[in-house]
Amino acid sequence: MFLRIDHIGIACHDLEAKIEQFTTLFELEVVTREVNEEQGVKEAMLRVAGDSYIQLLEPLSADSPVGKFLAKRGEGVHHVAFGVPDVTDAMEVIGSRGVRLLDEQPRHGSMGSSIAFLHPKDVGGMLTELVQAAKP
Ligand code: MC0
Repeated sequence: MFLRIDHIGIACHDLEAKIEQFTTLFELEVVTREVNEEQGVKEAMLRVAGDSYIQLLEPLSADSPVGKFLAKRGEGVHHVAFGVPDVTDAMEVIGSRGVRLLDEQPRHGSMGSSIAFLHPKDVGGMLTELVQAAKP
């Protein structure tokens, strides 16, 4: 079902400061910077290898998912995203196995991807994202 770990999302208070830290510390390259209003984040994708990334996330507001996470838990790993061949198919299969889907239909994600989230309480406490990459 999964093709790869697409990215690990890390919540932070200051995106530019965190980019500076990660690029310096780990010699990672920033591939894209985007604002995703629907998800309430400003984010950057830093390539680790191939199609695997670290995604740094700064909330656009305190009442967004990442804003609430930061207030409750502080900076740290917010979610793990797995690449899938077809996000709608994956949602259907995983949903039929009793996992709550946080999205009724795929939404717009980083780099033109289609994404959907699974409830963390149904997946070992880990907010899980399914990612169908944009067609080349
Ligand atoms: C909340 N919980 C988490 C969690 N967020 N557990 C693990 N990882 C997280 N990130 C836990 C809480 O501690 C709580 O457990 C329970 O889940 C319910 O949380 P809540 O605080 O009552 O509820 P909310 O309102 O904070 O909602 C949490 C939920 C929400 C995960 C449902 O954040 C959501 O729908 N997230 C999906 C969208 C999202 O995160 N977008 C931002 C990334 P207890 O034990 O205290 O009851 S956008 C993105 O990443 C895009 C740009 C992309 O990748 O392309």
